[in-house]
Amino acid sequence: MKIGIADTTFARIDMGGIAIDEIRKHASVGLERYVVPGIKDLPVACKKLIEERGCDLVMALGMPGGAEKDKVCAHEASQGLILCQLMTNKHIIEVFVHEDEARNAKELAWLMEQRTREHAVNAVRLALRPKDLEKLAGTGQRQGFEDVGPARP
Ligand code: RDL
Ligand code: RDL
Ligand code: RDL
Repeated sequence: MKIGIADTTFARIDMGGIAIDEIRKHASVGLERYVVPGIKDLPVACKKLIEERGCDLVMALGMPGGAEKDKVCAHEASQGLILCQLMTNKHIIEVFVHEDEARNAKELAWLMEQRTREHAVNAVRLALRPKDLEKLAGTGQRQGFEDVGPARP
């Protein structure tokens, strides 16, 4: 089992390093990292991690900026990541933290780290422990900020 990590230099926190640190806590798997300038470069990085570097699942990590053009860019990147999943029949866990989800740099750093760590656990579950996800079905999980929880407790 090999997990790919694709991340960007645009992000304001080392999301790839954090993802690798978290995955190592939960599983003994091969890891391949591929760093690109920005989120629109992630789809092909993921495709190469899957097709050329033998990854079974990839995490795509990035930080869309707060401007309108960044949101368009994030939507385009997301479409590319979904297309790549359909082309390769492999999961890509998209970990995007929009810069304007946080009120300041300190909260942004916290959110980026927290969402990355929680989705790294999701990546391990998808790759190795799908039954763990089944147990969490319909429980209102979120990554980063607090879980919302089930509507019928
Ligand atoms: O291929 C080079 C760049 O076009 C690519 O890296 C883009 O993803 C860079 N980029 C933008 O051009 C932009 O307008 C990024 C953002 N916004 C953004 O919000 N977040 C990024 N990249 O990671
Ligand atoms: O690949 C991991 C996640 O990116 C993926 O599971 C997304 O579908 C999660 N997600 C969002 O990132 C988001 O901004 C969801 C929502 N919004 C949403 O409204 N409902 C979801 N997922 O089920
Ligand atoms: O309702 C508040 C948030 O859940 C909502 O704004 C989400 O869309 C935030 N969000 C993203 O914007 C995103 O790109 C989330 C994810 N990805 C994600 O992977 N997991 C989340 N929220 O819980």
